Amino acid sequence: ASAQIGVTGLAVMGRNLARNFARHGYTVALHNRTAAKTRALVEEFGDEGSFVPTESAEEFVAALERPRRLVVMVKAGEATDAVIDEFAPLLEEGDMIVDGGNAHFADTRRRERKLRERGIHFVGTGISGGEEGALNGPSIMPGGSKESYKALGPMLEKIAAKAEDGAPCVTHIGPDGAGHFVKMVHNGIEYADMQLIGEAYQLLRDVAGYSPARIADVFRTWNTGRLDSYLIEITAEVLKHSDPKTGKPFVDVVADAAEQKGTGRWTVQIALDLGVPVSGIAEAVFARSLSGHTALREASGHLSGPTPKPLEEAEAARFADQVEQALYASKIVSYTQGFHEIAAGSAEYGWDIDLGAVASIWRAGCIIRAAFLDRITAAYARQPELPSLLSDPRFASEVEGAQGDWRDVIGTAVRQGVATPGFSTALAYYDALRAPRLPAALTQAQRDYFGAHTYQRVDRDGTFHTLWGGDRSEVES
Ligand code: 2AM
Repeated sequence: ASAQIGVTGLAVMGRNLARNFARHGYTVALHNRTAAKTRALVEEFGDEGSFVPTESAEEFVAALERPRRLVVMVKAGEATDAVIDEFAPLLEEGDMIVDGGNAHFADTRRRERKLRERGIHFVGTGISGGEEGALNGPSIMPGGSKESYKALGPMLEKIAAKAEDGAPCVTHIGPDGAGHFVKMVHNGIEYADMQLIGEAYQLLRDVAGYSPARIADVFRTWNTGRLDSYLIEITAEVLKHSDPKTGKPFVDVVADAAEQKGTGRWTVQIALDLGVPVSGIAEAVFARSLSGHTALREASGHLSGPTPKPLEEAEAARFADQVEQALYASKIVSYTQGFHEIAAGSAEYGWDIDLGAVASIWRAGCIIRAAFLDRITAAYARQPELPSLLSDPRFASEVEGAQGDWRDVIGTAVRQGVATPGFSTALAYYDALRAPRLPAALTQAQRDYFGAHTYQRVDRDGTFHTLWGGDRSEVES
């Protein structure tokens, strides 16, 4: 036994994670169902560090120092269960199985419970940053027991991305499924960020009349300010790129039907279960789904409506500034909603998640890394029990400052016929939150009318019903 950590599942994520551990001086045991991949890794990258290639489960487990740290990097779902079933019987009390795949947190809870009975720690771990992050420093979101973090955390801190202040982008998120839950919401927020950026792009294209290359310049400028983030940066790169075959802007030769792997959808499904309004993430998931209904879109091409008329140069520049305001305000709302979901999940499952710490480990390594996250950490540091990001005075005043332009941009989009579901739903959330009265009162009255579902009154305690079919007097129930 000579390896401090082992990785099984050596597709690109697993391979890069193994190399990352090795590059940080750890001896890494390697295993893969198909042994050729294990050999290929050692052949290609063996000089990067110390690897122990193994060809059977027994050999792999025997190569690991105790307590064993066994990282599973296989496809989420049945493969994860198959690998756990294969290795768990070979492990001893105190050993750890770390699932670094994109598992659903409910599966992680189930697996954790089962392995805990045998004294094995199951550490469901969100890892964000793609292949590049896995190799050079991802953002890592481990769940599981506190004891497991003691044994594993220092190693994860070594291989994790480092924020600008040098802090590693990893923290113990909470018990059982907490890590995968937070990774799920991270991905949901990523969907929303991408949708909002997409809407900003479309408005600059259709309403400002800018070319993709010009829009790339706008995004680059935005990237020097409060919107500074990885997604804005790569958007500028993509928009600058020309298709080598045709010379056209690359964005114009890509089919406009967006795909998804499922974590965004999960974020919305779980939000529905928890009763948390994540309308921005939901719109992002639905926008991808709508884009993919190509037959439906073709069959709708005859529907009439305005054709956007590009603005004059000076107005276009002013409009671009307004779009930046709308994008920033909408982004604050979507993070508000995402953090609400994390808080709700934490309360539901007793995870005690530190929301400020979550924001701080997203500052580097992951897809949604952004300067903006520092402000979220700061907001929770000022007030750990913050009911919502929008209750933070600084975020509130930023949104208030942006809202004039935000409203103008949405108004223009509506008049010109450019769909901006993300911007619009974010503003609707803001307006609904601040409304002194909501039409929910009418909803309650309707429910009482057709189904005797009862209602509460604003002026008296109790539960009431109106005898709608009779003399319309009120009874207390
Ligand atoms: P393979 O190389 O033998 O296909 C991504 O698919 C990774 O998960 C690969 O390393 C793959 O191994 C592994 N994998 C997929 N399904 C698996 C299973 N049922 N058992 C073990 N490993 C599996």
